[in-house]
Amino acid sequence: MTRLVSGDIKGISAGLPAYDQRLVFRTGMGLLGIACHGHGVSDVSMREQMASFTVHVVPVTAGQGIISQFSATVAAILNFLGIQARVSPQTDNAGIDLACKEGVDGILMADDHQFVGLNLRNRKVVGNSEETGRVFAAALGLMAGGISAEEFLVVGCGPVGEAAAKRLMSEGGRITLFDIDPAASERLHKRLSPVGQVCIAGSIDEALAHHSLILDASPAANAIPDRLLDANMRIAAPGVPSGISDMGIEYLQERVIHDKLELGVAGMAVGLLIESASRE
Ligand code: 2YC
Repeated sequence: MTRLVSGDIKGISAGLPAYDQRLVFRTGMGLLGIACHGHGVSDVSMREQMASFTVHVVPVTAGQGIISQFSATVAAILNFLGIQARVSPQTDNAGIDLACKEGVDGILMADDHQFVGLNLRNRKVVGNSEETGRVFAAALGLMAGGISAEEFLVVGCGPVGEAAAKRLMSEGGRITLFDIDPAASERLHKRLSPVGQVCIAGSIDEALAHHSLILDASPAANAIPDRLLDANMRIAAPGVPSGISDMGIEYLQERVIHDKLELGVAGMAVGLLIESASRE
């Protein structure tokens, strides 16, 4: 799990309206629309649910402790989506206690290992890794103009890559996996094979030479070297740090989606409310 630093976070809250527009330009949908699409629900009913849903974001001091602006940024993303969210005035267990006492509907909180959302009404729990993989896969499908029967390359076979691969396969996508650790791609291949056709690429060079729809879930800078990029690729890159360089992101322009919190938090928010929203 890559740990964000406050430099990764500082421009997110103020940048939400512009980022939302960039997503519309790339996929036809904004932050809420893509997250709802990832969950197969209509954003109209979701927006209604969100308006009456209260959330405390509880800072967690465990481990390496609080990241400046992390909780405030998570709350800003939730408010942008239409949820009534605030940063709890308490941290850790005191924050959980206060949320329950105040009758808050949900809690989001992250230690160094897991970033989770809890629905205090129906006990639903969502994880940032799973939701990030799901929603970035949905975004890639939208950029590709559809998923069914398309070939996708998933780089990085951890929890985010696994969730992304599952979402793409659930819509009929054909998956090739790559991880710098062959044991990791083998393990994921074994888990996914019962679900559908999955291949493993021998090298990133070979994989990128044969794929133009790429989900980069690797937590490694330059996992996708600039020299292997080409103009007809479409890349969704949830990995932190991005596997594509700043220059690569500039070169790909509207054919790449990368963020460090926004889409994953949006997926968590929709995931928490899902029971109560109608299917798409
Ligand atoms: O401020 C706080 O409450 C800290 N305990 C938050 C620590 C978050 C650590 N996790 C991460 O930085 C990454 C993010 C990309 C989201 C999931 N893990």
